[in-house]
Amino acid sequence: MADSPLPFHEDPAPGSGRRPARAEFVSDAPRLSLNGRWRFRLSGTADGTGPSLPGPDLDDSGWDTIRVPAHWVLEGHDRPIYTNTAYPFPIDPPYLPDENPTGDYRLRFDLPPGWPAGRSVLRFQGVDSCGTVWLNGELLGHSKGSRLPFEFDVTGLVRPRDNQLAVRVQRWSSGSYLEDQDMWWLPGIFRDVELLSRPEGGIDDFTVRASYRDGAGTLLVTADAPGHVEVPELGVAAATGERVTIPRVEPWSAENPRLYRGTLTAAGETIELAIGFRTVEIVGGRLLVNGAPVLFRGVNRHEHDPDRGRSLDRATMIRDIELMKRHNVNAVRTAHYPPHPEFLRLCDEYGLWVVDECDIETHGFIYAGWDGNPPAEPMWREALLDRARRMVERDKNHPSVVVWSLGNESGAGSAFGDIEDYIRHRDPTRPLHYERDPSYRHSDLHSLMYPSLDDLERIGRRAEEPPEGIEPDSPDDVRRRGLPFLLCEYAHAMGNGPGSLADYQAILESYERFCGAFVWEWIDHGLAGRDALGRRYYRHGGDIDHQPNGERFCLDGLLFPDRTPSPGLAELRKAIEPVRIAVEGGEVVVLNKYDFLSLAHLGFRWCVERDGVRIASGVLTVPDCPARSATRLPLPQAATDASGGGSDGETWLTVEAVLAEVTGWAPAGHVIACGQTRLDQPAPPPPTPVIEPGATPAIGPEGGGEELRLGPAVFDGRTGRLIRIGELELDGPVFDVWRAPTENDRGQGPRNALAADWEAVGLDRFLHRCTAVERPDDGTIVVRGRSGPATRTLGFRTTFTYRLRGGGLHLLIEADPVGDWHDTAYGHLDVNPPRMGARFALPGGYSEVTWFGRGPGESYADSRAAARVGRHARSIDALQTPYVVPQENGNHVETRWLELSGAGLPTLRVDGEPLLDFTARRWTSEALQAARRPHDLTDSGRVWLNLDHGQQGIGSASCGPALPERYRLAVRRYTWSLTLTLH
Ligand code: IPT
Repeated sequence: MADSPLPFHEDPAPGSGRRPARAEFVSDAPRLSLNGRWRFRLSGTADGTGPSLPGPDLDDSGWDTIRVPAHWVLEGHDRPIYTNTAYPFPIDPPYLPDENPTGDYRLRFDLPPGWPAGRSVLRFQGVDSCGTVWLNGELLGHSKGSRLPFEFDVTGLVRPRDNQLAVRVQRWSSGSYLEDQDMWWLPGIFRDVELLSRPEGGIDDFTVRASYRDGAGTLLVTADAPGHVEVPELGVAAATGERVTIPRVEPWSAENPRLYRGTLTAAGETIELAIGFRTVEIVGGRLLVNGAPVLFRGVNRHEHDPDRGRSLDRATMIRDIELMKRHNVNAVRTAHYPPHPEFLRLCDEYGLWVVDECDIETHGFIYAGWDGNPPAEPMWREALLDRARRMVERDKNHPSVVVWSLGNESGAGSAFGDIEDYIRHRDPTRPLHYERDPSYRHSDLHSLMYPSLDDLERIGRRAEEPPEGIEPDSPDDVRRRGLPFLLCEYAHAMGNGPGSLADYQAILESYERFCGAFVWEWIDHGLAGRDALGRRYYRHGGDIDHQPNGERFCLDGLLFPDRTPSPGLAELRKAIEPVRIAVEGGEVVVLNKYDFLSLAHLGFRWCVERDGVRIASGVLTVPDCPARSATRLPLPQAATDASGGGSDGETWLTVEAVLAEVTGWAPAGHVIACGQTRLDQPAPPPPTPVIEPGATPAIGPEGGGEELRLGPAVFDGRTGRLIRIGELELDGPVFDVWRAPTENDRGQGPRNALAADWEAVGLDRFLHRCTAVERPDDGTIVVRGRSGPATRTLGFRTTFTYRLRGGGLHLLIEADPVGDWHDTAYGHLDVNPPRMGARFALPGGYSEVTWFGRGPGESYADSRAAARVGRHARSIDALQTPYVVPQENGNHVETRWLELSGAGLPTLRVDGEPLLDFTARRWTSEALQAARRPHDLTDSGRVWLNLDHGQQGIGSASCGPALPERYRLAVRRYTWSLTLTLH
């Protein structure tokens, strides 16, 4: 077979018969949507149902019907596949295996009455992975490039009645070699299909250049046919090709997306224009828009819906944008392909900076040592260029698109030089981004993924090490150092996390070189499924029987698959808030971190709370202040007054900046930023009781196991565990170093696979031995113990000392490491415990928790900016965060006190001294770890309450740097104390 011409789906050529790429636009010319139910049949090989597909005589009445647009694997045919970086076929370019599921589609349609007689164009907005199209038995042509449109001229072929459209779609094509993005492989006609009437002599393609400088705008619309431009609001009436200068315009920015609506009229057609005046340039190593530096507070957005895959409706696109805007996100990288064109229209309108990324990724060549990587092979040149061309031509008129990205994770190769040349020639108005070529020759921005905080700081100082293969002080090295830096991926949001968002933001805001950063990623790619009991859950790669398998790695978003914001998104919103509110030297300092907006669109309100109870509140009049500057004002007198009084409890001032008026994406009063400050002097913590180690009578465990009493508290004399306080039955505390590992605890690479190390040394299976229960005659009960795993010497020696204090039971916990923590059996592991805690089992009737501390959302050492200090209340059930794959969640750092209540049970109050971490759940950490899905977690009949010194941070090591040392729990002595009281 080697020498016969390749079948289309294997031919590296991008297409045939297609019209030239052109701008996407909305006009008043007739348009017929061909979306709907089509006939469909899936076959096992690229031949599909055979040569009869396009013919009018084929009897397709026995075929299934399918929704268009949709992915057939989500409509009951075959299955979705998730491989992460691996190609699901042999690396044998450009060939594909014979096993190649192929969908044949047929649609019969009539033209609506009055359809003009002139030119008609058939447009496909997206077909994965390729399409061969026939109309009325005639072959129109082929196309590859799944996330890009293609068109055929069907003038003279389309008729008033009884048109027969046929499309053959191979799941795998040569194009698949260029589409190895980390996402589900989802074949099918998944974006709109439409027939467009194209007026005779009308405009097919046009370019809008709307630039801005010093208050003035320049508008130039060029087109492939003469036309007339009108922008009534600006009094513009000009011919195409005529440059118009408007002395005063408002510029477009993501913060203030000022669009001027206009029209472009040509023969037989009026096209809508949405013009945004803005100029993007790189000056002095900084990215400027409209002359001002910008900072993208961005996310990487895949198109994803748990039921529809990448076939999104407009309402879902708007939902994404609203959620982004409400969470202070101002930028999107369209990872890793051009989105549905409607999304960009919405970005123009709502205001988001867009890095528009080309549909190119060849990541799987990593498994071939990058040998034969398409960008470096002439055979693929045209296919790659075709993708860039179709992106740029389609999207060139969107003000929101400020950077072109040449693709993702595709190594280096000369094709990127060709793409660069093409784009520079066609659109010199936007900078280019490409991250993977260490020379950065085809990029106007330096860029990396997942650097550590230290590395990012070095980049900020332009003091980074050159990438591998680049000589220090070589021309490439020097040029790169002079470029602005765009962090295209960071903060891998897989499972619980990411941590350190505020740390990254602090660095990003400290160096002029940075133009922004994009969290990986916006949404978990979970696909809806039903378990045996009919309950809905979200599937990841591992839920599909297929190899190779990327397992859970597609669940790494800030939104759960159903678009519920995760705690990570709340944290991001706080970390990137565009206004910083602080109290310094008795004054409120408001720092405006917007790049363009003043504070005029915001209102400010304050409140003072004592021990979490509001005692005063009011409105703060903040003088307006321009972008990137600060203003100071005195503390409101009423706040100062309210902070006196010297009673118990902490007094906190909270100031919020809120939207003064409703916007297109949030109501008036929506909180944009918040600052908190403590007004009273923190009282010194009560002295830790000193325990004299002297000789004391031991009464257990040798002592026989009878019960011991200390006031209302009753202890098991053998284990030393607390079994009752008054009428409350409980069991604990058990010394606890374990947490159900998070995805970030199971990171990649030897330094990041913490959970594997913990499990190797047995931190998940501590056994406990009570060594003594003592009753010295100082009114205390002292329980001594040793905890550690089987087979090893490492562990902790613990001392729990109880005394009656202020009507409650005071507990001091001391934990000292023992044994060999630098384990040699597994090759010198240096492990840190993920938790330093004490676990209690309580009656299952407890249902509510009220606490004073950070909340209401979960918080961890490196992810607590979003959690405010205050009094919070939640049911125990609502304290659980339903990560798609169960893992540690629901912790609360810096808790001063908490109260548990439940019907028929005494209220249990716990006071930290001064602070505790707590979690409360109806299952153990072990059950949490064992569960594969949220449904697996069932009520154990008890409430498991952890009252901890703390947990280690969360980090983002599932794909990223190791957790910084300062967020780990060192192997050292720990002490903490608390008081239990019943009401
Ligand atoms: C990076 C990819 O660009 C992105 O698509 C995603 O796979 C992410 O990783 C992890 O979820 S590439 C990686 C090698 C850093």
